[in-house]
This record gives sequence, C-alpha cells and structure tokens, in this order.
Amino acid sequence: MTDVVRVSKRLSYVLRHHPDSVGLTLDEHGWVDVGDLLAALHLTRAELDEVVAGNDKRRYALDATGTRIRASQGHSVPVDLGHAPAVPPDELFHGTVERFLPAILVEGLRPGARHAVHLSADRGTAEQVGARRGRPVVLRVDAAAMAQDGVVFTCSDNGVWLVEAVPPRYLTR
Ligand code: HQG
Repeated sequence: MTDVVRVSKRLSYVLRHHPDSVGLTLDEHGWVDVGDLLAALHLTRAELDEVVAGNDKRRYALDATGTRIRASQGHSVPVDLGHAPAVPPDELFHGTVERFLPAILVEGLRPGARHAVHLSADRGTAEQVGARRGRPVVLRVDAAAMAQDGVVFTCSDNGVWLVEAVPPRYLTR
C-alpha cells in the first residue's frame, strides 16, 4: 500500500466512521476544520492536498474556501450531506456477492452500517464495488420506476447515487 492510499484509508475511517478516535467532531453536514484534521492526524497541508486531489474516487471534498473537509459519501456517523433530491438515470447498478443474494432478493437492499444504499451509474463501477468482497454480482436497479413511485434519490459530490433502501421488486440480476 502506498502512503497516499494509507492516508486515504485513515481519512475514510476518521471522516466517515470514527472522528472521535482522534478527538474530532463532525458538524451536522460532515465537515471538519482542515487545521484540526491536520493536527489530529499529524499531516501537512501538502500531504492532505495530494490525497484529496489524487483520490481515484474523489472520496473527500474541500469546501469553497478550502478550510473545511468532509467525506463525500460512505458515512456511518449521522450526517446530512445536504444534497437536494435529484432525478436518477433510468437504471442504476449495485455490486454485491452471491452469498448476500438470498437476503437481498427477500428484503431488498438495505444500508447496513451506512446511512444509505450506494448505487452506481455504471455497471463497471458496481462490479468493482462487489469485487471487494469476492466474485462480483451486479444487480440492476429500476431507478426510473422507483423515482416514479416517489422514492427520493440524492447524488454525492463524487457521483454515487444514494437512497434509503431498494425494495426487491425494483431489482433484477
Ligand atoms: C449488502 C465503497 C444482505 C450489500 C464502495 C453490500 C461503495 C445486503 C453490503 C461504498 C442487503 C454492505 C458502499 C441485505 C445490502 N441483506 N446483504 N438486505 N442489502 N447488502 O460496504 O455498497 O471505496 O456498506 O450488497 O465503492 O458495498 O469506500 O456497501 O455488499 O461506493 O469510497 O451489504 O463503499 O466506497 O456493504 O459499498 P457496504 P457497498 P469507498
């Protein structure tokens, strides 16, 4: 693992799940002061900027003034990302693995430890998400029908579609 990846994983841990582990508190929208984060993680601003700018999935976002930072998605701590509801593409994709399918086909997709179910606009990204856990299985989500039925979608700053749950009737393998 490179240093940049190591720092990125640490940022995810702190900004999505355990800010308290280094004495930080996120505001209600998930932001922390950059100076506080640098001090807590013993990073320089240049090191942080390299991780943020070079991140393959643009996982972290600085605010307009560059003084606050947050994770764009993936939180388990309570945050309101503040995105307006958005109209999703007609189909979205979710990457998972075979062993979760029996439960998913009965219960639908559930957020688990995170705030929201994460969906991708393209099949390739969903495949990569599934592949973190084994041989990937990609489910197609009928987002057009869900939107038609009044389900609210939001889209994170890094293009991940977020929804509270996906009932099984909208899923096909
Ligand atoms: C599964 C990464 C049983 C679901 C990725 C998944 C993503 C169920 C797992 C982001 C279920 C949850 C999120 C049900 C869902 N019964 N299993 N009813 N409903 N599942 O990690 O979507 O690289 O919380 O299929 O790229 O895998 O960290 O969600 O396998 O965008 O930025 O339960 O995390 O982004 O796993 O991944 P996760 P996810 P980063």
